[in-house]
Amino acid sequence: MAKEATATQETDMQVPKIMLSTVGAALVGASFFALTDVGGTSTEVIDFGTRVTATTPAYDARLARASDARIKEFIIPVTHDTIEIANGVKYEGWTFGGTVPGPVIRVREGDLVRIKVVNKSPMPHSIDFHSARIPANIAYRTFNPGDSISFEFVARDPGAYMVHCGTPPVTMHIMQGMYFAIIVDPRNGWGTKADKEFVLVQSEFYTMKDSTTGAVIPDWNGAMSKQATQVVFNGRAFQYKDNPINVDVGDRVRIFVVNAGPTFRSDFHVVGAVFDRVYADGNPANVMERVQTQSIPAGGGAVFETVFDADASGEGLYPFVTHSFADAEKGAVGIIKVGTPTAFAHMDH
Ligand SMILES: [Cu+2]
Repeated sequence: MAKEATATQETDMQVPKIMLSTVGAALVGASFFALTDVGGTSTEVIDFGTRVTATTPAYDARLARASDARIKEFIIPVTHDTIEIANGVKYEGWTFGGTVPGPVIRVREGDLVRIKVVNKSPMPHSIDFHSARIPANIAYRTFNPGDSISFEFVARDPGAYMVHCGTPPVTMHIMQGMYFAIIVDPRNGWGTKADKEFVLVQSEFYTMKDSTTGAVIPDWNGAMSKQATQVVFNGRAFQYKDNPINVDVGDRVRIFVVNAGPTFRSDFHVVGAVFDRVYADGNPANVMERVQTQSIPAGGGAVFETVFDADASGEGLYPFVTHSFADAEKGAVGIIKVGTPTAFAHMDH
């Protein structure tokens, strides 16, 4: 304990260590390690310019465990990219790491997290980590195209957190796709052994068709009047209805849900299951047991656990939804496929 306290104090003195720099300088020497290759090393560097999250056939919702490295460094490019927000609907989004949502960051409580964001887009942006205790005016300041920002924080608080661009108008930067999840594992773990872990980020898109080009473009008035055109998990309407999330019979499944908004609440529910545990904000201290539906505010997160027992929620199809059903109708519904069901292998939800 004493050793740990000393380390924390040293880290306190370093925080906030924030700097603005031009692209390139601090990238020299940065390298990429797969999560499985870092056991025993003290610093892990992940470059999300190199490690891009798969989005076909669906955004890869599976989660790998956090590495043992106590210092974790993440390089995150900001880009403007074409994304697909519903089947066949292309959209010019603004991204962290080229995808919407951006890449998942997973660390452990007590880790030192180093962030470097490189603005490769034609527009000023910023980054805001809900998991950090840090002066917002400095770390989360807007920086220009061609510039980067670096800061570090100790992940003191376990949970499932939102990360987003906070450049005004924030609604626009979020509805364009600038968000992702950071998971901070509790120091002593989650208390149960999950067989499978997944991340789901709920969000809304507000779009309209350009009357001359026919392109799908942002609808600011729609956003201000809360008239979403799509409400989605992991960036694309209905993607896990078409490509279910697969688990095995008997699996304990842990789902990290972050609600990026920008505006709507998520009322997360799995049809045909009851959550053994829900941790509000993803903090094990905030445990609730035997929960049917749990609301996640815009800008919040929660952790859900359930078991697909053979004699209960066994082999079959289990839709997950926001139970605010007007939103589910717009795309916020997917399927968890347990085992290899053959009878009635389709869902109406
Ligand atoms: Cu932005």
